[in-house]
Amino acid sequence: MRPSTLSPVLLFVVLFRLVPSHAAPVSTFDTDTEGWLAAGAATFEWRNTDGNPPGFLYIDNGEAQGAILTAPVAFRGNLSAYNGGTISFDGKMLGTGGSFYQATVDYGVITIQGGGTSAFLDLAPGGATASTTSWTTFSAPLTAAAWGKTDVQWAQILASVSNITLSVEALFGNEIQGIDNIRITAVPAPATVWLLGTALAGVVAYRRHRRTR
Ligand SMILES: [Ca+2]
Ligand SMILES: [Ca+2]
Repeated sequence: MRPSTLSPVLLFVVLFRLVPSHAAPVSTFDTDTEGWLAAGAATFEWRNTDGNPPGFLYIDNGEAQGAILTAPVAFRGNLSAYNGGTISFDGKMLGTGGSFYQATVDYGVITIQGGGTSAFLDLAPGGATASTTSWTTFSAPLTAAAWGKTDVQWAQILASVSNITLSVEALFGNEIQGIDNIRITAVPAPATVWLLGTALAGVVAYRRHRRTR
């Protein structure tokens, strides 16, 4: 393609595609459960007696099934802009009246459904769980490789996320889990700045080319 056929409009479209189209999905539970739901929980409620900072999800799990949280609509839809970013949550084990539990879907397993398929990843692998004395941050990259998917499968999932769940089942028995700061963040800033800089350099080069033609 000759440089003169490049349109500044096209370059700006490329530039803006690199910037997330809406605020990054995040729940800090400052005042309520922010639309999160729980299955397998005997008690599931918002509390401000703890948190990082205060305001968190209090989950006293039932014993018949694993306790699973389901994300609200803010965490669904087209999340393509977050490819290469991260997903994370903070946890604290508030009640430890049970024995160690490790399974395919145990504490920290996040499932992302979308595009007619799904991917899951354990953010707390090897039976790990949260500290009982402080808030622990669990994080994973939002990449095809980390979630065991091909680039095409991963793109399909992120393009139309229909559901995200988080398992908070760490013990057999009377456990109580605290969850705070569930968030999805975009590509780390240096990479974004580099990409934006490249796009801007393209615009400048195009304008120079037009001027000297
Ligand atoms: Ca909080
Ligand atoms: Ca785990």
